[in-house]
Formats: sequence, C-alpha cells, structure tokens
Amino acid sequence: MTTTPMPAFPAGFRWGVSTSAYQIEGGADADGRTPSIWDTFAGTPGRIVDGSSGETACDHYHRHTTDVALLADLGVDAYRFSVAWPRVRPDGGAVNPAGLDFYERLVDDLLTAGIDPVATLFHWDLPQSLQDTGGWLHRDTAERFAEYADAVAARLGDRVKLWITLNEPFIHLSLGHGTGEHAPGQALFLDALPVAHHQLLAHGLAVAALRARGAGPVAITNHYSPIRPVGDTEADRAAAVGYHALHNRLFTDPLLGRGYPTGLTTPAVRDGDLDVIAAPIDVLGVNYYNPTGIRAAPEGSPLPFDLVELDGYPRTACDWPVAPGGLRDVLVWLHAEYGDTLPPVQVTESGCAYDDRPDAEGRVVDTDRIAYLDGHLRAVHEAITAGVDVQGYYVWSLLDNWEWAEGFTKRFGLVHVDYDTQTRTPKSSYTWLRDLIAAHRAAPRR
Ligand code: IFM
Repeated sequence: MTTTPMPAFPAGFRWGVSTSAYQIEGGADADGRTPSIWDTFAGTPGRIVDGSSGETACDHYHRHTTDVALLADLGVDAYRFSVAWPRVRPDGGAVNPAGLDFYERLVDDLLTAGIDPVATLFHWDLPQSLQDTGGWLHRDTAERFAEYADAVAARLGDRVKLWITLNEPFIHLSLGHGTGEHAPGQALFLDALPVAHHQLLAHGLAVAALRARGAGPVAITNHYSPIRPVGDTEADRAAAVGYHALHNRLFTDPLLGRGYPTGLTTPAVRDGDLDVIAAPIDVLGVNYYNPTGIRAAPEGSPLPFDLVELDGYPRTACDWPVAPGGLRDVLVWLHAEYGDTLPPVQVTESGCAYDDRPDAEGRVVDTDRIAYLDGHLRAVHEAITAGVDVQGYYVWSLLDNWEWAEGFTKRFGLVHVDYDTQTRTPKSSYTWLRDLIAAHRAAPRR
C-alpha cells in the first residue's frame, strides 16, 4: 500500500456501504415472508459449499438497530440495502404490510441517524411462487416486479434517497440461469437470454412505476469487468470481444438507448419494449471486483468463450485477482463508450473477502482489506481526474454475511460477525474507513 496521502474527492462525493436482504436479514419466516428461490436452492443438497442457508444469516431483521448504530459510527453518507420481494408480496400477489413495516423502521432509523437510505428492489431473491410460474423466463414476472416496485414506493417513496431497480442482472442471468451455480439453478447457457430481456423490461416498468409515485432518483446497478484476452490467436481475440459484449454491454446498451448488441437479442423482445427499457435513469450503479481472462472456447463447449485465471495478481480468499486499475478501466470505458448518454455513476459495490479472524485480544486486523480499499479508491480518483462523473463509492459489505453458493465461508465485511453469538466486531478496515471519511468530510475538494 502506498504511503502517499489519499487524494481528496469532490465535494458531495457519497461514502457508503452495501448489503443485501437474503445475505444478512435472517428472519426467514418472520411477519409473513414466504420462501424465495434462494431458500429453495440452499435447501437442495450440494448447492452451497458448507450446506448453510440465509435462514438466520446476521439476524439483521432483529438487530437492525445495532447495525444502524454501526453505520452511524462509521460516518457514511448512504446505506445501500435491498428489499426482500418475498416479504412485501409474499406470493407475488397481495401486499404484506408487515413486510413493509420492517423497511419503514429501517429507513426511519437511517434518516434519524443522518444516513441516506438507498434501496435496491431486486437482489436475486425472487419469490419461489413466481419461479413456480416460470420466473424470469416468463414475461409476466416483469409486470409483477413493477407492481412490487409500486407497493414499496407507495410506502417509502418520500424517504428513500436513491432507488436501484436491479442488482447485477448479468450475474443473476449467468450464474442463476446460464451455468446454474446460483438460484434458481438453471443451466441454459445462451438459451437463458430471455432472462436478460425480462429483467430489463422489469427495470423499465419499475422506473415508470417509481416515477408515477414521485419516487427518485432512480438507478440500476450492473456488474462490470474489464476483459483481458488470454492467448493471441484471432479466435482468442474474437472470444474476448464476444464475452465483453455479454458481460459489459448486454444490459448497458439497451438501458442507454442502443438496443441489444449484435447477436444478443432474443425473440422475447416485443414492439415497444426497447423504449420502456431505455427510460432515462438518474444514476448508473457500477459494481466491480476483478478483471476477467478470456480465450477461445475449447471444442464442444456450450459457450463461445472460455474463462481463464489471470496470472500475476495478488488474490482474495475467493481467489479473485486484486486489480484496482480494472475499476479505473471500466469507469473510463463507460465514459468513452457511452459519452453524453452515460448518467452520473456511483460505485455501488467494491470489496473483498479475506480469512479474517479475531486475534488473542479479540481484534480483527484486516490489513489486506485496507490495502484493497485504498487501491480501489485511488482508482476511482484517477477516473474522476480523467473526466468520469463518479459521485460515490460503497464498500461491499458492512457485515460479514452469507455469500450465496459459498455460504458462510467468505468474509467480505468491515465488521466481523460471529455467527454463533451474532457478536459484531468492527475490523481495522472499519476504523480506517471511518477516519478517511471524517478527513474527507473536513476537507472535500477535487
Ligand atoms: O455478495 C455479492 C453481492 O451479493 C453481489 N455482488 C458481489 C458480492 C460478492 O460476491
């Protein structure tokens, strides 16, 4: 880690942290919640490495007051959480007021603490009842999503400070429906493309529903990864271009009015859909973790590319390469590629898992995470200096939490969680970030 002082960020830059409902809430049966596709998937033997589920997770549903106090101490401007669709419309149908009550308590407590609530409406926990009628392969799911967005906005539209329709629709498409590593566990490869379209349609319909309630500003959060071709054949380069279109452009092109990239459209698209999808948004959320190595597909592969490990980088506990320059690269690429059509950007997730444990004194010293965050914040600053309008940075995540198919084996938090006792212990990265935010609040400038 460099000893050069962190450059100052522009006045108004948003400091935040992110979480998601199924990863932290627990309270799986509380107040009328019904199962989501992740309850079903986690209950299927062999799907989650440690056999766990999010049934209890960090018990945030019953401990949100403690967690809001942690946020207040950290000094963040904004807290990005997600609303669980199966709490609000448990069967995809009638609204459950008790489910909304929880988010109302959370939002009001955040506002009292001076923290802006940032609500994501879909972070992968589709009600199982909607999966049973076809899930995202079925167009009606998009309509149900808009009704759900309307119900949340009717209750919280006056208090949420930024609405994010979907989290990482590409990851939900690729891992959930392309390879089956995530819920709902479908391995459809490129036949999964209708899932992309129906998620985008859901986004567009939800933007309209939110605007109709006077709720805003409105955003969507995409996952981005700079693609590094591995190998120097024409086929390797073509595979990298193709994968870049799938990972980075499939969702962004239609959102910003360009329609689908060549070869990535689907017969699911109907007249007028692209206009709905291209409804103006106020912010683009960017989630970044690592670059991706791509080479030509081996003979007989169901996909036209092959994902390969990139050598020469330090690695996190997920074995992901640590490459802060990749964050600068995706931000600069977005700016160069989409020009004036690109709305202001916020980095809505950036973070890393390490094998963090309390030492003999009970402290959790996570020096690697501090170096990771320091490097990625400098990369954001480089992008701002290069002319990209980046208005915020949210660390993934506030708490150690349930990391999907990795269960409890990967710790991403600024705060350590003992899952047996639910004890929260702020790590040294929490203190580092708190001091950084305080210093920048005292002296913001470019
Ligand atoms: O934990 C996830 C989160 O739910 C979505 N973005 C990536 C994180 C780390 O894998």
